[in-house]
Amino acid sequence: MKSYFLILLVSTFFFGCSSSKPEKENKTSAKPNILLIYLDDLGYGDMGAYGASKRLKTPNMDFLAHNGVQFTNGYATSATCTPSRYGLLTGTYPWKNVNAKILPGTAPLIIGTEQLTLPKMLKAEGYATGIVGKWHLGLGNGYVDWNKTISPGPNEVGFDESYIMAATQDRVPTVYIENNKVVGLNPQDPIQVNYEKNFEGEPTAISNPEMVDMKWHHGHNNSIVNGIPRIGFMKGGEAAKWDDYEMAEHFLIKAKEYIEQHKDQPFFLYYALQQPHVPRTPHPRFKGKSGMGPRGDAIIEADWCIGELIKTLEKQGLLENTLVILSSDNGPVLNDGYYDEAEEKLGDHQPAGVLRGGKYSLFDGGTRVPFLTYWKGKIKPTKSDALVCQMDLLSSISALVGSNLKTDDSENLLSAFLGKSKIGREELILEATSRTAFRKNDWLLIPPYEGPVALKKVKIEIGNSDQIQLYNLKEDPSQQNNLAKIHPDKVAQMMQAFKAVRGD
Ligand code: NG6
Ligand code: CA
Repeated sequence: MKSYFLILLVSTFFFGCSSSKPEKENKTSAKPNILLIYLDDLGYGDMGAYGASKRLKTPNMDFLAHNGVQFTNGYATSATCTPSRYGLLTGTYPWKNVNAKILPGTAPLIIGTEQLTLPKMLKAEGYATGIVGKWHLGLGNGYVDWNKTISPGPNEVGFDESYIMAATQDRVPTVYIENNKVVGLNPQDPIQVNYEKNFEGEPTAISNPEMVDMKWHHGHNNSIVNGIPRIGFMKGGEAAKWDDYEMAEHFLIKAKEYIEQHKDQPFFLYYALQQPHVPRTPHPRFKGKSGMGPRGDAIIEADWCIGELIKTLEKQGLLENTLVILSSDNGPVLNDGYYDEAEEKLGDHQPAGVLRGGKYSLFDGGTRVPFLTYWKGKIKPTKSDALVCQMDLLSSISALVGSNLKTDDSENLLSAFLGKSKIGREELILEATSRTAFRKNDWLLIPPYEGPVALKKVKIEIGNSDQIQLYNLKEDPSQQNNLAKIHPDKVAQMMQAFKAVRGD
């Protein structure tokens, strides 16, 4: 009973006294809308507000950063997509789930249908919940017939509505899926998908290189769709195949529609953009805008999409009642498997900013990402060095909307997310391709790992070393000085705390 009154008190405090209107009225409701904007492979340095090259203009993201809380120590849970999305939506460390690894398009759903998720928590509070964009958390229970109802998926773990791509833009099936069904499928032309072997007579980048418009560099030499060779084999479904160059706008339209359709009730929209992940296919009107090739142009396109979506909120009169959160699933990569000039045209731009490593890396470039919250009239502009992780959104948003649901790993950092406090979490385990590192306050410890120091094809140092590594991230954000030998006591303390959290 007591806590119920406290929640009432807190919500009156946060939302002023305007709640005399009925709750249904979304513009003044005590339950703010939540718009979660999630980019794919956007690095710590890939946004103007985070120090991107002047050539990479991101005015819309910068606006949110400059008028909200811009986190400088904001982390994804992981250095790749699937585990980060798992952490974001379940509020649970992905290394606790052995299946939370980069998934093929045919992988089963890795979130348990009984598991608590961010959209489930919000649904229980009366929210409409929707996802538009990249899913990459698996679909079905093992075998999926793409021509029938595809379930379980997002709709079974908390989203009332979903409009998704199954895995990644470079993986088959290259079709949109709306509420468990492939969009625009012609039943006369069924879809088949296989990640092990090709379908007889179907062209691949190896058998028919003349059909390829975007050359593959490593991987990505299976089925060809729209001149782009993919990971995995696919046959049929011709009418349902997406247009890569229209994808950004396609998802944007769906996201806008979602907001327009739900303007009269509290909603949670998870808008998971595909940019700037490979294959980078910005619409031709963004071609050449960055001078950095398709990667830069795709970031500029993503920024435009974000601006359009914010305008939609404004037009609907919802901006003052919407908490906007923006982040990325992992750090940056230049050549992730296609020749697209990302390296050649980079110039002075540093996609990971001052950070070492990038996607796939246990160094901070892998997991420390742009992270910001914006709420017109409610959040005062500030930069925050509080240590926050995407996994914390579940318990924090739960506190915001008056729910008592939370998970053990997700900390309630609502004050930090609203810019009212600069205190974040004390400890955080970071994960990269099944290896883990430990951050405690300003210190980062990476235990010894066997394996290559760098991934040669993507040219990223991934953090492996036969030595224990200890860095002071405040003094040495670029992780150049391994202090393990100078501070053996610190190493011992950190190792103990790390093991305690890991439960080893
Ligand atoms: C890798 C792919 C890479 C990308 C990544 C997933 C190869 C050689 N590389 O295996 O291109 O698709 O998986 O990226 O196939 S993520 O952002 O979704 O985690
Ligand atoms: Ca990613």
